[in-house]
Amino acid sequence: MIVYGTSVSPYVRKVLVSLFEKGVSFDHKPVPFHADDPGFQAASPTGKIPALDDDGFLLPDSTAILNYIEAKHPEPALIPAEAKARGRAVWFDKYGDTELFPVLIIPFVERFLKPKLMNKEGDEARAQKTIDEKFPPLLDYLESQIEGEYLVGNAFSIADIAVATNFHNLRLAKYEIDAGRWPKLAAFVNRTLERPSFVKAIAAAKN
Ligand SMILES: N[C@@H](CCC(=O)N[C@@H](CS)C(=O)NCC(=O)O)C(=O)O
Repeated sequence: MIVYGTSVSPYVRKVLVSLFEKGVSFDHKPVPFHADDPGFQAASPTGKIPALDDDGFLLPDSTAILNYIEAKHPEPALIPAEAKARGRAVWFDKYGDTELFPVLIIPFVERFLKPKLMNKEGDEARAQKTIDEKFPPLLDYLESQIEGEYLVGNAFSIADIAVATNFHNLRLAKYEIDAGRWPKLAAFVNRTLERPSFVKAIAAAKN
């Protein structure tokens, strides 16, 4: 099984975390998006990362890949079976991908991606304005949803993966959640990013 995509990407990180949680071995090709790699281009019709090649079975998109991995390697379950838990887990996966990512990625782009990886000047005013104006409703909502150790029920799931992955990029952007204002979220992010699966997925970016 080959996973394409640098784990600097929050979406690629979702796939790596899932595979590490399940103990599935794989090869990692940490290509950037729109890479000039024929194997990657065949697996990713949009040029986006991640994409998967499992013995010739090609699949793009982190959510599609997580569902595929879950069906093929059901243990430990990362997608709950119980109806309400399943619904919430799918919701948080989508929320992470489509609501958190577009906003939380902006400080990362302006403070890390442009200056450190693209040799371009970042727009600090854009980063700070996003943090001040766009972050609070998102973080307030997440704070309201955390009751126990995990976002859904009493087990680690794709919900935790899809939400927490976005916050690692914020650490690279030197943004830490204000634990006074969002205490449950700050603790949730810390303990989730400390899981061995996240630690290994994050380290994979330095390969
Ligand atoms: N829905 C896709 C989104 C993947 C995605 O947007 N990845 C970014 C990198 S973080 C990318 O490849 N961007 C290139 C582009 O948008 O053309 C998924 O869940 O995998």
